[in-house]
Amino acid sequence: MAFEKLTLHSIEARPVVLKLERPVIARIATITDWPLILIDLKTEEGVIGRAYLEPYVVKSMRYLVPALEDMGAMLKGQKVAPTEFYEAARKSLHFVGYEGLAMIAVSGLDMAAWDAVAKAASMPLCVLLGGSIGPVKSYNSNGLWLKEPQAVAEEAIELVDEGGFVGLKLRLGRDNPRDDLATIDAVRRAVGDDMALMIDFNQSLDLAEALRRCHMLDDLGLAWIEEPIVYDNFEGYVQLARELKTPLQIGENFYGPRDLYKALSMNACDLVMPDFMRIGGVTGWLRAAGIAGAAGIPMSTHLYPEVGAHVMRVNETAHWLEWQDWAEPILQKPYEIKNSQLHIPNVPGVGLDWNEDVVRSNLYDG
Ligand code: SMN
Ligand code: MG
Repeated sequence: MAFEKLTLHSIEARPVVLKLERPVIARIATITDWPLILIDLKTEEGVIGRAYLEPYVVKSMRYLVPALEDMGAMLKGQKVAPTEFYEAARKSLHFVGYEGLAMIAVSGLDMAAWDAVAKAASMPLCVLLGGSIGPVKSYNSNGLWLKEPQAVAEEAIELVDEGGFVGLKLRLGRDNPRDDLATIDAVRRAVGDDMALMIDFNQSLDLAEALRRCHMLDDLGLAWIEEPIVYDNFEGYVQLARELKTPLQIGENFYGPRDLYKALSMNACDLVMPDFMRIGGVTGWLRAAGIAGAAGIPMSTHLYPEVGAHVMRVNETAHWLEWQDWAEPILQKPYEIKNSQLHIPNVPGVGLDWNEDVVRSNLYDG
């Protein structure tokens, strides 16, 4: 039987804002309201590809939603082919730049297109990509922001219990580095020595301070140190990677596979963790994963656990999936997490369906 082609009809992009259960309290920003753009890629055949974007800044949705709708208008009537859509959408914004909002919009389109194609093929995305349904090793990244050490330690126990987790991520960057150390110590005592502890400075330090503070942490057996300095200072990261024993993790701010390639060619990190809305959706991820795989660099996900679980099943150097439940309220069926593993549902596509009641009552009208 010949493959039935899918034809793009339109893209609907709806902005939603949710209240975070545990607000983001980082040195560079506090976030209480979490923006989500729900993308429905509609086809003439009736299949709907779905994806969401989490662009951090609520007002950015004012620019991203029209960009996505414009891409829909541009591609209307064309055969849904994710890599071809990716190239066409990137070229359409070439003159305003390949990075930033342009890449974020392309990534959203791409994830929805892959979902549509997998649905049309009646396969879970991981199966379409040549893998199988199975568990994906995850750490819990739902909290542990810059609060008092004891409060963080108590929250760490809560987070372990959310899914039998064997890994947690703590955020650091308190004014006094001793308070960061006291927090790691309190968490260690609360959750034990076997827990993998990742720490994230969220780009809050300058290079001199990062060198000093990372050396202070270097003998604590941490799983990784993430983004101590601003994301695009690759030369600074080269120096940090050279000096530190603890693996250095970057990547949530790579815009497209070429950034990952540049970071690895410079030896700017030991580990990578691209974010789906910046690396270029599934297409960008797969291309980046080929580079990380060839270089033997472990690769973790950033946000987007549902689509992340699928691609991790085919990732040569799959490391840790970042578990975050911040999009859960708008999902009809959140993925199941147990024994620190995310379980992919056996349904065609990625497995995202919107809870329309929650969507309706949280639509952003700014
Ligand atoms: C992060 C995620 C989401 C919002 C702010 C910061 C963080 C991470 O860098 O790696 O989870
Ligand atoms: Mg981070």
